[in-house]
Amino acid sequence: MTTIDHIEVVIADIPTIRPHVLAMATMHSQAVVLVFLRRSDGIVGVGEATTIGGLAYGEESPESVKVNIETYFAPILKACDADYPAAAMALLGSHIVGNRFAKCAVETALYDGLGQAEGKPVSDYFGGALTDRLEVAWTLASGDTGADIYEGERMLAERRHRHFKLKIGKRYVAADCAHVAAIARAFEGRASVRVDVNQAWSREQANKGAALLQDTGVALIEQPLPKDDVEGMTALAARYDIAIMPDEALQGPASAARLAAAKAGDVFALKITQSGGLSAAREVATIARNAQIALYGGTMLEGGVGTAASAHLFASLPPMAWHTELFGPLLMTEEILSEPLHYSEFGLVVPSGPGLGITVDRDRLETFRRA
Ligand code: MUC
Ligand code: MG
Repeated sequence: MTTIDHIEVVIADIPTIRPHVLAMATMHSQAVVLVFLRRSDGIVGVGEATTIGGLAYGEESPESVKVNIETYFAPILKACDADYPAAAMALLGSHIVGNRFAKCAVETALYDGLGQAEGKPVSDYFGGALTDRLEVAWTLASGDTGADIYEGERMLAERRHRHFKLKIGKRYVAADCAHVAAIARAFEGRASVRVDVNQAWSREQANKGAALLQDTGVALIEQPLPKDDVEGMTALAARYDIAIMPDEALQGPASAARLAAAKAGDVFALKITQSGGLSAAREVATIARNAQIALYGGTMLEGGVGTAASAHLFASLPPMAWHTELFGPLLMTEEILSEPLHYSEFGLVVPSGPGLGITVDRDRLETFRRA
């Protein structure tokens, strides 16, 4: 039996390259949460539980993840065989409700450790990779139309991104839609544009917004309504041609089944953290596929660890119609991996090599570690 001897949770505050303006929070830095599990064979597996805006996005904060893993997960994990991640996760699940981000980080660390021990990439444990590259969208969220267009032009010129997600919901609907229309016009025929409202609209605002955005060539509206307004999402999806995508509403397989049954979206934002881990995210993907719902590989703006973990899972799925937004590390000023993830030709190269195929630079991490 391979035991888990040591569990460490590190919070590191890493500045963003510019303010990232979302409806519910403006980010100037990202609190990256990493979980290190040291196995009795000396191998250290790592996973990530990063969220956005403290408690602005979901019920788990960086601090709650740390205290919950150290207090409640650790004693259970110490009784588990690290070579059997599914059994370990089942045991955790029988003692701990919720805490999907923390569970995701722990499951990722278990598979990273196992992959290193067996010389296999994490994607092998999810059926094996079908691709070695994933196309990656970029979020334009400076809060300023001109600055967003300038940034988008740079991304196109560098062949880094050709799908742009715009963050809206803070201003009047008409002002937000004018901002989006100007950007969609600027990139017409060269890049696709989608928007994320992060739950900020009422039903009335969403109807107005969907009608306006549909006419500007915008492809998709992400979580326009509060996450619990499933009926409202169903009505929008039925009424408008523009694709409607739940994000915050998707909190694991059971919610995915409910949203699919209610026809509350045309596309699902698939996130390993929001789902509660890689295995749970794979279940969400299966539910979507069988309900004819397309997929978009989402992010919680994780650093390199969570981004690599997402990439391993996404690479093991049939190609996702809406591609991915695995750009988290590019939003941060500092790299904490020994070797950065490789972005080129509008996409991310799925890391190869055992486990997640990445190494955290512990010295660099220390520099940003919260005291
Ligand atoms: C979200 O709500 O989708 C993903 C990309 C981004 O800019 O913010 C996140 C969160
Ligand atoms: Mg979103």
